[in-house]
Amino acid sequence: MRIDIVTIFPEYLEPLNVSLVGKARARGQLDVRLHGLREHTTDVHRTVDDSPYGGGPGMVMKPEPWSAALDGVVASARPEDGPAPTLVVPTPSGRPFTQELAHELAERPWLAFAPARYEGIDRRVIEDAADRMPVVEVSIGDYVLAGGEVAVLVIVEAVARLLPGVLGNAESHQDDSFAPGRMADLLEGPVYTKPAEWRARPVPEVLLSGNHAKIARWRRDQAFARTLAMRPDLVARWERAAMDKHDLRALAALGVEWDEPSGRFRQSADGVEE
Ligand code: JD2
Repeated sequence: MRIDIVTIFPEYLEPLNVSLVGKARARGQLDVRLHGLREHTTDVHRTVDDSPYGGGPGMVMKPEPWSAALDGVVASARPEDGPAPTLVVPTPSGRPFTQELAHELAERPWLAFAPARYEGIDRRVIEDAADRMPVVEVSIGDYVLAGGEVAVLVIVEAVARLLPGVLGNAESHQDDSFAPGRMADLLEGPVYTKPAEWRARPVPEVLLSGNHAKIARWRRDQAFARTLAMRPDLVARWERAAMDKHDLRALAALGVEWDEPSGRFRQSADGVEE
């Protein structure tokens, strides 16, 4: 996969040299190219922002440097890249970034990112880009950052680990909580390693038992309890067909029951309240 990133802070993207993404780049599985937005200005002050039409606080990123930078990226297409990248624009008003969207983006041969600063980019840049390439405005969560670079780091890492050959077998992602296909929307339970006792805290005995069926059952019970505690909103997404009779008994013990009228699992009236 090829990834182009246009930013006024290329140094903010240095973490892309490290760890999983850095290794994928070194192996040639990922071709990441950083572009300084200010290289596409024409005035002596290398201006990228101006005051907002209509008034209001803060500054808005000017269209001309962005169009010049994005035109340059598109013009650099090689046959294997396809005609144009999918442009990802981080913004607090974007489509929520989810594992499903990470899988969608991982299918594309070429992504370009336009992380903004200030109050964002002049709207016409997004509209103009959308005439020539797919554009996805994405939000990584319901909080406000000072700019889009951190969102790019998040999205690139989530996408890169889905690319063929980037994760080793030992760290395969087919069991991920939110992976499509498997039972989605179940959080991971706790994990342990040696020593078997540490600061008077023993590892749960079942994990040392060697009884793999019992271990699998315990882990699933822990996952149910964890999901109920941390993300009760996910319970409504659990599928009846994904549960066997042991699951139903474990869920009943947590106060979760199948509700036939709604066709959903729900916390029963006598269940544990928040
Ligand atoms: C950004 C800002 C608009 C106020 C460019 C914030 C984001 N989940 C997320 N939270 N915040 C962002 C994000 C992304 C890009 C920019 N700002 C600051 N913009 C209104 C403040 C400027 C994502 N993705």
